[in-house]
Amino acid sequence: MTRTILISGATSGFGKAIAEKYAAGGDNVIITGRRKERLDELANAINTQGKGKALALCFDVRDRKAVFAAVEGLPKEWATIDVLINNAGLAAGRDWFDEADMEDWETMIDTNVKGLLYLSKAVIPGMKERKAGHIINLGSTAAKEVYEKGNVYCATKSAVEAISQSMRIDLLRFGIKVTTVHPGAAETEFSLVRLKGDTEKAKAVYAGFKPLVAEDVAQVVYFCTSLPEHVCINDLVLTA
Ligand code: NDP
Ligand code: 8X3
Repeated sequence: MTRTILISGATSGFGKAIAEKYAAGGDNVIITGRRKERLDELANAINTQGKGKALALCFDVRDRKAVFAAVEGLPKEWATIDVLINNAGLAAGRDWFDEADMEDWETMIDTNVKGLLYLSKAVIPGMKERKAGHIINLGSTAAKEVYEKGNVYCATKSAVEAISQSMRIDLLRFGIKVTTVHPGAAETEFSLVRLKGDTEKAKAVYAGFKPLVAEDVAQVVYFCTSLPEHVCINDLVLTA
């Protein structure tokens, strides 16, 4: 059966690799993010490969109205979302608590927590009606262990973990599965974004060990949605 998978933050890193993995397996993917050119490029690449199809939707997960408009405006053939992958997220800054920029804190809370809530709220009604669906939330090892200068990023990922647990309990009555996947350090654009474009510092984050790559995470996410209907992986941690 061809499934429809909605992936937030598919212009880079995990989200892009996840979209490619599902499409290669024959599923249709709704790819989202703010960078339209990248979305169009990925959609074209997937659509010319002749397996799963891709639909690009450009919006900012922090914009509640835009999130609901995008989901509610889906063409009929794309409107049945089987799997929602809440992946869009970021760290902004790596600073001591007392020196951190409060704009960075707002950005992380608005994206990693509120964005995930908005998209989930927009997608859940359809799943509820069909009494089926699977939501995968991207947490992090930062949800499990706070580290120096990780303060609010770690807090947003702890929030993702708590929200996922609540979702799992509250949505069980509709047969909707909820899985939290917590990767450790993975080399994507994550550090470049966190360190505000400083390529040298971003590269140094992965010096001295072999980090995870986006395809590792995509493989694990795909596996979580490839199990029999009655089986749900609740919480999964993977590290290099
Ligand atoms: P990338 O920076 O490579 O990708 C992040 C994605 O999120 C991009 O597609 C970006 O798209 C999207 N995004 C960010 N902000 C918004 C927004 N406001 N609205 C819509 N989309 C947004 O990072 P990763 O792939 O590494 O990160 C993906 C997720 O995994 C994040 O939630 C991150 O916290 C988490 N994570 C990352 C780890 C790592 O070490 N890399 C480890 C554990 C978890 P665009 O800019 O086009 O909007
Ligand atoms: C991203 C991984 O170790 O930078 O969530 O927090 S880490």
